[in-house]
Amino acid sequence: MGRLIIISNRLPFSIDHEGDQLSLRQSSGGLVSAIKSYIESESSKNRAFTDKLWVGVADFPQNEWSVVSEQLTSVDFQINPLFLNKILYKDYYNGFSNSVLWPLFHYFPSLVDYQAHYYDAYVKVNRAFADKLIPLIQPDDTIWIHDYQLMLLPEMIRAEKPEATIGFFLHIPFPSYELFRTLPAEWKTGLLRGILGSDLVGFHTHDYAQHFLQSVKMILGVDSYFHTIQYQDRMIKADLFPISIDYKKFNKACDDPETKQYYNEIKNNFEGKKIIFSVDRLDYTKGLMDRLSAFDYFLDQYPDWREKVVFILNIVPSRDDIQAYTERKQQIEQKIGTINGKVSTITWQPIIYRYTHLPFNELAALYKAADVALITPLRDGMNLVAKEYVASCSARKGVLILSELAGAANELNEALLVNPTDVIEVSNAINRALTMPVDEQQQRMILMQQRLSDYDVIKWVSDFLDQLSNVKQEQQKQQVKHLDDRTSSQIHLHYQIAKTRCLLLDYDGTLVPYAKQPKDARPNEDLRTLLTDLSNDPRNLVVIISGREAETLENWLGDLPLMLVAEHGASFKPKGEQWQQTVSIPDQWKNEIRPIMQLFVTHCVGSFIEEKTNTLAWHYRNTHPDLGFTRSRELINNLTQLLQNTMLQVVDGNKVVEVRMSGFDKGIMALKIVNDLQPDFVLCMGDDTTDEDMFKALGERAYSIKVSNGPTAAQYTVFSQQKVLQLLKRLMLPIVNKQYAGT
Ligand code: GDG
Repeated sequence: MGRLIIISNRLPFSIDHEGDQLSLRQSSGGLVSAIKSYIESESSKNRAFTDKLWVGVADFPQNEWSVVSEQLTSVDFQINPLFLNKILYKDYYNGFSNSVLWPLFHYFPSLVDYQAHYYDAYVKVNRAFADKLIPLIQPDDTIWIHDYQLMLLPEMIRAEKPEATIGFFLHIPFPSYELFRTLPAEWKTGLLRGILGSDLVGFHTHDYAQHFLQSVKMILGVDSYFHTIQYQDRMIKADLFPISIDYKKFNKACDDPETKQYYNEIKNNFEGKKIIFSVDRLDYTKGLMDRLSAFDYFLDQYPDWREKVVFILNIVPSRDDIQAYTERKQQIEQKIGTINGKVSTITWQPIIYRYTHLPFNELAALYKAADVALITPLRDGMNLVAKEYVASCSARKGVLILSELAGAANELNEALLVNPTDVIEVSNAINRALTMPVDEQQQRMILMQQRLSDYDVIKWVSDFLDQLSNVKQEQQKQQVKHLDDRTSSQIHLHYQIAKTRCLLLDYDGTLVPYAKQPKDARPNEDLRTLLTDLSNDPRNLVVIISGREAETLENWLGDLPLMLVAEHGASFKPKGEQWQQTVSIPDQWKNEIRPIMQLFVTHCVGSFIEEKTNTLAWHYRNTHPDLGFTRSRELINNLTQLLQNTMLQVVDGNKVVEVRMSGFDKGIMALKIVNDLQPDFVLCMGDDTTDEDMFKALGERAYSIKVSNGPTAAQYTVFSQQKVLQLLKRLMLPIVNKQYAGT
């Protein structure tokens, strides 16, 4: 099954010192134990990865590593530490990661410290990760990159290892497009392109995934289809994988004697009092100031609870070398002092505050002892503390008060969900929690516990890795249609030996790229020369088959020895002859359709009407992508109803809605040309939905090639319009000696 390579900013390993002896210690962090448990459960099914590697920045010096790495036996991963220059690391970690991405992605734009050298350092460190990894990567490896510090890495790996299997998981929120767009252009495009180097991108919630897809659409102009994106020549999936916890570990924690002892001490100490508990890293996103204000308000609003309740508030030191963090610590401590000073008595203090990292047993005991967990971040990607509390309530008693702005609120909706900045709401929720009947507490707990035990962290790992492997399989299926060199060679060979050939070529998006305004997509001299060279071969009939009107085709290409088909077949000009109309009807119908389209122009800035001889077209390529698409569905709906039982049809094209006479389309025209000519070789290329009519009508009689992605009736696909021109040029080259032997 190949190897699993995990990449995270920090290595979850550290070096312990005992006298002169150094030893490596694996951290008990969630991710390591989750992956370890997953691998154990898979190996029992004989599906295990052959090896596990972990790459990350070391928090120990290189000389200590040289000693320890010699005697590695006790860890579950092969470790590949990165040793970085301290100043560079600081600009990347404290700088770009935690003073730009962290505040912005948690909706604190005013705290973002825009410094160009932070981004430079971020690029350099991501590059250092790539340089470390690329030589290690083998064909069957599964690469899983974690979090916001490494958003550029997937693309860097992809550039060198195009076939690699790469997953990326973001542990923090992905902000709404409106916020993400405030980053400088180079940064935001770089970050999105970086992530799109992956095959699977994971988020905690549906909203974060949608925000990402929206940003990709608005900033890179790449559309998504449900959760998939076609980017360059790959299908990428962006989906939600809400991270979970080791449910059993927390649920059974109190079976451990040491935890039990902590628990008994806590209960004895606060006998007769209700315990409210919270534990967070020191971070402005965790809403500590608002939480304290709400508790203060609660003590004022519900004075009967004084002396009957304690709030055990544990803050874990974090990032205390960043100014925004140290300032908060002082403010929090001042506020705690003020509240305690205001209402404490000689025997009671409302807030028990500690600034420390608790040992696991004590944390588990506090979870179990707490009557209420008060978890009110202002933003949080997920928030594992909330889930751990629920799992720890083994007697199914206890109430979770949870911020609706934490990702966890999506799954834990039996909690009392609150707006963390609304002190009145939080205060009322505290009172409600403290007075909630036990059977209601249990009903709520049972549902939440069921959900967490069903989707625990092992399930989370396996879900992500299974989907990553599914995406790879999907990509391979898609590749089946992709025009590879071998098939191009076959087409070339067939072309060279054919006596009569017909080339049916769409114009916009196939021979030329799309322009903002249709009139700007004029052919350049290279294209005109290419078409002339192809047409000058007496065995060839080259047909430009387009939705354009005759006048434009005539102006741009009328002097070349081509056959031209305008407006999807409404009129045509055989090679060397005059234009002919397929249908000729009065165009009064346009007077009815035009005002409707005009209304849509008014309601969708950037859209416009193109009037052709036999067609009215409403273009929405230059509009806001979502608005344009929605309006186009409305327009199609209106027109389809209006045109029922008439001779007109509505055509849903590529960023254009057209109305024209029914009874002809590119398929009917293409088939007629091929039937008349009876060529030995037919090549048909197009990018639009209207070209699908040709692909379907010609079936096996042609080599059909669709430019770009998506479902198609064509036999092959190419991902860029440039490839069309390359193929056409190649057809004219003579076959070199035995070039296609074996094809
Ligand atoms: C990021 C995202 C997302 C805390 N204090 C102690 C302690 N902890 C453990 C908890 C929990 C973890 O640390 C904290 O996890 P959170 O999810 O609450 O928060 P972040 O650190 O900000 O994590 C977050 C997470 O990534 C996972 O994707 O949920 O939204 O910001 O496991 O138990 N553990 C011990 N002593 C402590 O004092 N032993």
